[in-house]
Amino acid sequence: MRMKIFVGGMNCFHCVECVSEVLKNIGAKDVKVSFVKSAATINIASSITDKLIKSTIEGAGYEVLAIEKN
Ligand SMILES: [Cu+2]
Repeated sequence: MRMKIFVGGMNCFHCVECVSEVLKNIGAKDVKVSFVKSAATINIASSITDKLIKSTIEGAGYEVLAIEKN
Protein backbone atom coordinates (compact mmCIF):
# COMPACT_ATOMS: atom_id res chain seq x y z
CA MET A 1 0.00 0.00 0.00
CA ARG A 2 1.27 3.37 -1.05
CA MET A 3 0.97 6.18 1.49
CA LYS A 4 2.14 9.65 2.31
CA ILE A 5 2.81 10.52 5.92
CA PHE A 6 3.02 14.15 6.97
CA VAL A 7 5.69 14.36 9.65
CA GLY A 8 6.28 17.32 11.94
CA GLY A 9 9.55 18.15 13.65
CA MET A 10 12.03 17.32 10.89
CA ASN A 11 14.52 20.09 10.19
CA CYS A 12 17.65 18.54 8.68
CA PHE A 13 19.07 15.50 6.87
CA HIS A 14 19.69 13.78 10.18
CA CYS A 15 15.95 13.83 10.79
CA VAL A 16 15.37 12.47 7.27
CA GLU A 17 17.77 9.58 7.96
CA CYS A 18 16.21 8.89 11.31
CA VAL A 19 12.62 8.79 10.01
CA SER A 20 13.72 6.70 7.00
CA GLU A 21 15.40 4.14 9.25
CA VAL A 22 12.48 3.63 11.61
CA LEU A 23 10.08 3.29 8.66
CA LYS A 24 12.36 0.69 7.04
CA ASN A 25 12.49 -1.14 10.37
CA ILE A 26 8.74 -1.77 10.19
CA GLY A 27 9.00 -3.01 6.61
CA ALA A 28 8.45 0.13 4.54
CA LYS A 29 9.80 0.03 0.97
CA ASP A 30 10.54 2.82 -1.54
CA VAL A 31 11.01 5.19 1.38
CA LYS A 32 11.37 8.84 0.42
CA VAL A 33 11.51 11.45 3.14
CA SER A 34 11.72 15.22 2.77
CA PHE A 35 12.09 17.63 5.67
CA VAL A 36 11.31 20.53 3.31
CA LYS A 37 7.94 18.96 2.48
CA SER A 38 7.51 17.57 6.01
CA ALA A 39 6.51 14.29 4.39
CA ALA A 40 7.45 10.67 3.88
CA THR A 41 6.20 8.52 1.03
CA ILE A 42 6.38 4.76 1.45
CA ASN A 43 5.09 1.44 0.23
CA ILE A 44 4.02 -0.81 3.07
CA ALA A 45 2.00 -3.96 3.70
CA SER A 46 -1.63 -3.15 4.46
CA SER A 47 -1.31 -5.26 7.64
CA ILE A 48 0.80 -2.49 9.16
CA THR A 49 -1.63 -0.24 11.02
CA ASP A 50 -1.68 3.56 11.09
CA LYS A 51 -1.33 3.21 14.85
CA LEU A 52 1.97 1.35 14.47
CA ILE A 53 3.26 3.87 11.94
CA LYS A 54 2.30 6.71 14.27
CA SER A 55 3.92 5.15 17.34
CA THR A 56 7.06 4.30 15.36
CA ILE A 57 7.55 7.86 14.16
CA GLU A 58 6.62 9.36 17.51
CA GLY A 59 9.00 6.95 19.24
CA ALA A 60 11.80 8.47 17.15
CA GLY A 61 10.83 11.94 18.40
CA TYR A 62 8.72 13.26 15.52
CA GLU A 63 5.06 13.97 15.09
CA VAL A 64 2.57 12.42 12.65
CA LEU A 65 0.34 15.19 11.33
CA ALA A 66 -1.63 13.13 8.81
CA ILE A 67 -1.58 9.92 6.81
CA GLU A 68 -2.80 9.97 3.22
CA LYS A 69 -3.44 6.74 1.28
CA ASN A 70 -3.74 6.27 -2.43
CU1 LIG B 1 17.37 17.04 12.06
